[in-house]
Amino acid sequence: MSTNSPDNDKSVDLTRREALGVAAGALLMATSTSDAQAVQGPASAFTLPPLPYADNALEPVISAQTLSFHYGKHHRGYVDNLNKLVAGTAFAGQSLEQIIAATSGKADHVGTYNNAAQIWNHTFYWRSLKPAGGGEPPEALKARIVASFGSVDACRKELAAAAAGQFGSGWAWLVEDGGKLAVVKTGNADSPLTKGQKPLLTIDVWEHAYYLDYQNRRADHVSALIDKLLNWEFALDNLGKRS
Ligand code: MN3
Repeated sequence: MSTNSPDNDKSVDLTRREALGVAAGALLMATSTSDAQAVQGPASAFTLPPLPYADNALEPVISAQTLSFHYGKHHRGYVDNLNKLVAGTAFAGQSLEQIIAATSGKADHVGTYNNAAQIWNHTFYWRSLKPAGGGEPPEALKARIVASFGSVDACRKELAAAAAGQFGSGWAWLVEDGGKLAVVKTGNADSPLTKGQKPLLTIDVWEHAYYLDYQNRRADHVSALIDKLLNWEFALDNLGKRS
């Protein structure tokens, strides 16, 4: 199960590096046996990607305090959890997308799915926002939005309604689905990736995303986020990608 071609490639690479005298720690990191992990601890396969802006860059809609907890505790926690969960399993060395696809809906892999999806969702969420965002989408995206929703304002309203209306924790998304743009919501860690939809941007509506700043006023938070922080250029970039 753990012997696959990527591991074999690594072994070849490892032998070359060994010949070059690479540090023992790096060798242990690249070795896939459980003995190595017992010595080294879990291989740090997943790392917390850097935030694309400073902690205070999204104020006043998202305070530096919210951002530092959300990124530094919650997002980091999912990374740490996933690294522990996949250590010594067939998932070690796989991409987040591969893990999400392989564990979605599998009762015996709920924790792995939730943590992998939450890492992916949060990395995508940070990039869905930017300082001085909101406003009008770029023309190429605007044309697609108008074709699918009738107007940019109708799209904004549908996104706001999905974000405000998601019961409990979850996410509101702008996606491309079957050639059309659509707004969808997902519960907890769930991802449109598992439904064959292409995510374009997302809004985190877990309470940790807004409670310090807006308490129970999720709709007010979502409205301010859409008007002032939404990164339409990121959505256009994603739309251009081939799935
Ligand atoms: Mn969150």
